[in-house]
Amino acid sequence: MSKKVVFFFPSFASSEATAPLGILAVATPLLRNGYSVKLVDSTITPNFKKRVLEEVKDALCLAISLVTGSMIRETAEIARAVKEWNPDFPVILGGWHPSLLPKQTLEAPYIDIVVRGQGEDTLLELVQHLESRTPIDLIPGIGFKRDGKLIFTTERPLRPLVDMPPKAYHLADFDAYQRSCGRRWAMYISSLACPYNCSYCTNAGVYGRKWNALSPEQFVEETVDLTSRYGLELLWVVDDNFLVDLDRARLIADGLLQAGADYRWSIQATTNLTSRLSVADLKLLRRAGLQQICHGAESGSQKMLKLMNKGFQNFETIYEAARKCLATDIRPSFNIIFAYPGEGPSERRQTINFIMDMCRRHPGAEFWTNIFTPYPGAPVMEHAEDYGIKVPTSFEGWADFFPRYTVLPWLSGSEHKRLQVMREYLRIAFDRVPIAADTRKRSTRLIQRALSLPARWRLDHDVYRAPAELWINDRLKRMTAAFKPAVDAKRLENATSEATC
Ligand code: B12
Ligand code: SF4
Repeated sequence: MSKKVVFFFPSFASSEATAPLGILAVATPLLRNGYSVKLVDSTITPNFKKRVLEEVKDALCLAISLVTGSMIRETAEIARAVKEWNPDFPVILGGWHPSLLPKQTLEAPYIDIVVRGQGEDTLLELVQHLESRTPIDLIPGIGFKRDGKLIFTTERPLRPLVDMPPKAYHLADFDAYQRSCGRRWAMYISSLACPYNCSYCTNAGVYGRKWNALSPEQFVEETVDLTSRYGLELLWVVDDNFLVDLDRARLIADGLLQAGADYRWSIQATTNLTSRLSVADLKLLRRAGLQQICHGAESGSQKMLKLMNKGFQNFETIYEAARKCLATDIRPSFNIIFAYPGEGPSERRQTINFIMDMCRRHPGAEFWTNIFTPYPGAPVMEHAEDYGIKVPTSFEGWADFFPRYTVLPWLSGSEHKRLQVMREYLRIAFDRVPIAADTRKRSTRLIQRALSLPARWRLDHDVYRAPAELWINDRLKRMTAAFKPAVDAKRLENATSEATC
């Protein structure tokens, strides 16, 4: 009987490629128990469908990790192809989307098993049962099909992060990710859950609200080893709210300095917590390599913050977070959600004014904007019908849910187009620093800087007709787009990774 598990990671429409942490997490228990693992990441694998079909031939099952949205497209494509090859070959789905909508996901004819929530223990038990061909009915945290019926087992209780095995980073082809995004970086997670419950956020539905974290010692030891072992220049610490325990943050900084760590790192935190840090604390974190703090500002309207259940945040904390970060050379980033239910033209205007004011008063603060996208499991989804949102009734119906393009009952047609133009102007009005390497030529940068002036004027005056600057910017981007290798030679080798932890 085979002892091989094939993982597939569908592309997530971003140039910021790196190893999928969810898969690295669930792979370790398999490797420790003598299974071999093959990871096919569509972002760095040419002919990924062919590759998966080759790999599954001598494997036990195919396991796919995905979040809601465009990743569903490649998931369906691959799962269908595998089922065409062998209708009895087990296809397992894990990650956020199947965790939040297990029943609807399992209804797709090409999916056999869904794993809900944390997958480390569940996948191992599942694979062991598939290998021994024994019934899977008593494995907590799964859903499966039998005789056309959908069967769901009991919930698996959440385990604190500190009890989880280390992630199998050695499965990641960092060379290929670097070729794709121009930077050698990885994600790292040091705490789970968030004490808050913003109404658009899905976190509480999967991880609850009980924040738990790794010790500062473990953080320092693991990240120093990880970055030096794989030559990583940057770690994105993907914790939902890194700063819940401020003492832990200080001890991490102290520990990194003592260990002589020389990588840069970014975190996500709420503005009330960043603003609670002193400038001395932030200076310490900066010396320890912290380069960016990402916050969910979400709106420039107090009314909207209330509707989003963000009572823990006010504009004083947002401005204070920006001021303190910039005083210590840490880049403050803010996300914005446009068109949340209840947002009308005046609230949208308030948000634009807020962004303009912040970027002028605090040059270096950056904003990333999205359109509200109703995700399954978020508290706001309980009111979806009242808002007239057409909730997809099938797995593949969620494939178009993407915050860059979302069309809503109250935001469609010309209004949707206008908001998109406005978002484009925001993008060129003030600089932002993505994870992917900046490959623009000096001349492109100079022209873009010149374009930022009329863009700011337009945003100040709410004028978006005849958007010539966007047209020029688009041409520029096309003319100067950096060459990206479509084919990764390493991935063309017929090698399987059989490492053990
Ligand atoms: C890193 C990240 C990203 C990265 C992904 C990079 C990459 N290479 O993977 C990027 C920046 C691309 C990204 C993009 C987006 N993201 Co995101 N992202 C995250 C974040 C912060 C961390 C994910 C992570 O790695 N966690 C650590 C790992 C260890 O945990 P995990 O993923 O939960 O995995 C566990 C289980 O889910 C399960 N599991 C996972 N995979 C599998 C597979 C199998 C087979 C099994 C059995 C189990 C299993 O076991 C794992 C271990 O316990 C989460 C928030 C969070 N707290 O997790 C949001 C999150 C996943 N993202 C989210 C969203 C909404 C987005 C975007 C739409 C945002 C946007 N504005 O564009 C895009 C969508 C991309 C797309 N086109 O589909 C939502 C997902 C909601 C949903 N319903 O799916 C989250 C939950 C944020 C939130 N609170 O709303 N994201
Ligand atoms: S603060 Fe962030 S992670 Fe926490 S509930 Fe709100 S959106 Fe979710």
